Amino acid sequence: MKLYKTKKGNLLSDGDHFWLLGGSWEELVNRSGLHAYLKGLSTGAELLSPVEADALLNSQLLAPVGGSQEIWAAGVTYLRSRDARMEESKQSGGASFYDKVYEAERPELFFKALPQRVAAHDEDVYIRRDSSWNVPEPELTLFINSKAEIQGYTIGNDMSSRSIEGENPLYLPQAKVYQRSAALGPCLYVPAEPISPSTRIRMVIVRGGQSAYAGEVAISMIKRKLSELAQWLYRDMDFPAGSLLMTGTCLVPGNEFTLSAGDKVDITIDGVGTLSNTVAYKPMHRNG
Ligand code: DO4
Ligand code: MG
Repeated sequence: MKLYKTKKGNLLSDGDHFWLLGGSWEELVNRSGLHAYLKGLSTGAELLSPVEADALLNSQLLAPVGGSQEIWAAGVTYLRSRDARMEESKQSGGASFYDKVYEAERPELFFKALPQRVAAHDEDVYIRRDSSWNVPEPELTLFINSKAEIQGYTIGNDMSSRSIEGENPLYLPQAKVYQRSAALGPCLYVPAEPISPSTRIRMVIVRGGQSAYAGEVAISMIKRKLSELAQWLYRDMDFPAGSLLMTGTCLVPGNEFTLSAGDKVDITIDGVGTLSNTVAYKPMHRNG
């Protein structure tokens, strides 16, 4: 494994795969053949000295999203998500919407975040004060260029209020979109080939030093193709600087579980890394 210092950012590579740790995200995403480009960039690039490498790995990593890139999310792409949603919306009579969208040709896609509302690796994610039932959603996240081509992957946490969404599906934007309701990181992973369906996603939630939830699943359980989700997102919509798309959750803790401030959420995706965040309430009278 080598850590390169390039004019576009810092690059970790084993020669075949690249892990971008901060850099000119917008410029990078907006090209075809990102893997080949990074290979060229690393050829002859200077290596970070041990001191620089140590400083980088101990610094606050930036979320892999550029200032004008939107973050979108797909929903009900796994059976587990469909079933959990049908259960939570039984009282409101909204259950059949989830059943229908799971089977429909058109996927559920919703706007999730602007870059300034995103938590990076090691930063706090927030739960809403007006929500009584909160969960993290660990999601493989696609890095898509302006031509709807998937160029890389990162880890996403689609923090969600189950009480707000369960009360009425029309409240979905409030259940999903608020300060630090999205986390992305710790890097942008760029393999030569599309990510393997056998790739596993794991989530561990630690409360007071004890495991409060642990689960894992392979991304092959997804109902739709990743490229299909990207194509739907780009229908009749331009993303001149590219975009990020969370692809839905398959891990939903049981109905008795809700997040508490202080919980630590670790999401690991094989090959990509681990995204760690601590749960908190947004400080009063402060932005960010
Ligand atoms: O329908 C609500 C959102 C679903 C979602 O976020 C998911 O399945 O991951
Ligand atoms: Mg989700």
